[in-house]
Amino acid sequence: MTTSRRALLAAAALCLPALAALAQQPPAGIAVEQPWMRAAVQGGTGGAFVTLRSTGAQADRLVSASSPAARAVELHNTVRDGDVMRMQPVPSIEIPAGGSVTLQPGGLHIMLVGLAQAARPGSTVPLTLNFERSGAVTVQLAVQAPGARGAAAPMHH
Ligand SMILES: [Cu+2]
Repeated sequence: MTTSRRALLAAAALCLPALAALAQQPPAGIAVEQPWMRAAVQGGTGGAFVTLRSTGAQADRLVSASSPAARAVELHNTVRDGDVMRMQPVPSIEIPAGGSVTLQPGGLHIMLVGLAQAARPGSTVPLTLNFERSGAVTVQLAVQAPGARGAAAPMHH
């Protein structure tokens, strides 16, 4: 065996642990289910709701969201302050590996602030969700009536 070939093999052996570590990193993945939002007036603010389901073997985190239909999009939680329910910005929303998180009225939600147009029931509004590991996922929010409590699709239990 020549010296150069031996050096090459040594280098390849050094690379193996790094490759093995990469292979051991299980992939992340998020399915976004039942995206909907409440109707809102032009210039107004609308709450958006989705179920985030982990399809990978690693936890992930929703870190931000954006929409061409809104001036800003924020991640919020709803907290009880005495007799009053208040909304509070949260930096991120964690999705456990193999688990799911449902954003819903009265809990975690996404807030579209400063709508360019009124969000009318029956229409859709695009929303892009940015995940720490899984990257960007764009969904169409189905606009429901202002007081809607859930997605319009009937749920069978
Ligand atoms: Cu809010």
